[in-house]
Amino acid sequence: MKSNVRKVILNAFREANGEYISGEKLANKIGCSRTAVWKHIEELKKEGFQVEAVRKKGYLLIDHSKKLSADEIYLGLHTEEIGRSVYFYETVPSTQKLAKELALNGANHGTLIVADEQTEGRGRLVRNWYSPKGTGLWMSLIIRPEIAIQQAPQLTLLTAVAVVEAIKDVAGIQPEIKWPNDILISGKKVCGILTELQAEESHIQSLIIGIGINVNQKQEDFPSELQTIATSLKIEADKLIDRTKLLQCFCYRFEKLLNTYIDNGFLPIKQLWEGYSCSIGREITARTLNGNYHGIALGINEDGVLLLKQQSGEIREIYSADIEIT
Ligand code: BTX
Repeated sequence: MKSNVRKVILNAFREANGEYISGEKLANKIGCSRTAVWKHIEELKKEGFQVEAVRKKGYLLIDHSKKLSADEIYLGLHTEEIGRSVYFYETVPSTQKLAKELALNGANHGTLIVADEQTEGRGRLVRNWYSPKGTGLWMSLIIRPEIAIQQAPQLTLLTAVAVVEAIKDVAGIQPEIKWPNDILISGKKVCGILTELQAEESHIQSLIIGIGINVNQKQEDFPSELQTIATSLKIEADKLIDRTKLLQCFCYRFEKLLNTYIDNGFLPIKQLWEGYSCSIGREITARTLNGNYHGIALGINEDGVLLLKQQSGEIREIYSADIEIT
């Protein structure tokens, strides 16, 4: 089936919002005969969609396959740009790597690369990111904001807010953010964010935002080194979470926040971020490449840089670090 026909049908089901849609209506939308509609529906069924056909009523999409797929993602997306162009893979080394190549080749703002499994998922500083099959959301988003290079960290913080809000909406639990890029529930990491940029002189060409969310893993699914530091939404909410819904919700939240950021600057995002943060006002140790610093986390400044009040009273700006709350 041609991809534009598939999109027309899936859009029609989305507009029907759980109601039957007649064969005639679908035929008009596609511009084909009712027999051809029937053939298209049969092809969708072969792909795993569950469509019920009832005489005189028409067709009903009764269940979305719980598998991730580009079509499933498209079907419930309520955004203008974010995720509108989506690449889905069963297995890849790293969505981040693919996204960088696509960005260099001119991929649109909002392009999303999603994989069911990553074999070489990466964290910051060439660390590994454990990304097993069928249980998490492993994705990289390409955006092309008109901002200066030094503002790029703000987008990591904006992404963290979008992830928190999407998790709140879909799983009904509120995670906390540990500066700059960890999303925690019960003190354990449920999501990591990795922001990388492609720039020419002082101009950002693209930001590649990698997001890894542990969704439906059981505690015993994590390797031993992650047992005490990692958790999943299923473990915390005690129910299976629909990954597609979570992804769509993230796209929606991200787009709304990005529009706010573009229209009103970083301040409203900073306020939201501080509301979700678990490090502000706490005693922390910041482990940086230049050494460790200890003190009270005062907050973040306008660029998203962490302000640490040391015992001497000196306020140090922390640009990049791992934070330990003491
Ligand atoms: P990070 O450097 O802050 O965190 C990496 C550390 O987190 C690892 O050293 C390990 O201790 C721990 N860790 C590894 N896997 C997991 C996991 N599944 N759950 C909890 N903790 C874990 C964080 O880096 C940024 C991660 C971004 C991942 C996304 S997934 C899509 C995209 N593609 C890709 O290769 N990376 C990004």
